[in-house]
Amino acid sequence: MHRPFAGLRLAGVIAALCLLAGCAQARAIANAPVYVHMNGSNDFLEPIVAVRPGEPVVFVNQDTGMHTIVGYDPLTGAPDAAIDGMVAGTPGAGHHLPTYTVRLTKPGVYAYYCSVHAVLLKTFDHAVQPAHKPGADGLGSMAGYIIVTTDPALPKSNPPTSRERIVPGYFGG
Ligand SMILES: [Cu+2]
Repeated sequence: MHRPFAGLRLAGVIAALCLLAGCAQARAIANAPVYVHMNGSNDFLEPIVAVRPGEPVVFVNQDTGMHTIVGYDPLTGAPDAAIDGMVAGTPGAGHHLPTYTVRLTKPGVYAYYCSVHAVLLKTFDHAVQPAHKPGADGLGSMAGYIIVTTDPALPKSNPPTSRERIVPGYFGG
C-alpha cells in the first residue's frame, strides 16, 4: 500500500531529533563556564561578558595578590550582593589558582568592581562610576559587567579568553 505521508513523517522525526540535539547543544553551552581573569595589572581581562541565566561565571586569579568582586548599581551606588565574592592570590603560575564562581539567574546588567584596586566615585546625584584607587598598583579602574541574557547572540561575542580556564602566559604578580 502506498503511504504518501510516510516520507513526511520520517522528515518530521528527523526534524524533531535535530531540534532535540540542538537543545542538548544549547544546554551544554549554557552549562559551560565563562571565565574572567585577573593578574598583577589589576584589571579584569574580560571586563564585559554575557551569559545565559544560570550559566556560571568563574573569576580566575592569575595574580599573587587578592581581588574582590563587589556588585553595585551605577545609578544609585547601592550594593548588589548577588555578585559579591573574593579570590585569593597565589604564589606563582605553577600553583593552584583560586577561583570564585557566581551564577546569576535573573536577566539584567550587573556591574561590579574590585574594592582593593578601585573606588566608586559619585558623578551625578547618587550615580557612581568606578575609578582608580589612589595608591593602588595598576593603570585603570578595576571593574566590569556581566550581562545575563536569554539572547543567544550576545554570549557569542565574548572574548576568546573567556572560554579558557587559564590564559597561558598571563600570570603576573
Ligand atoms: Cu583587584
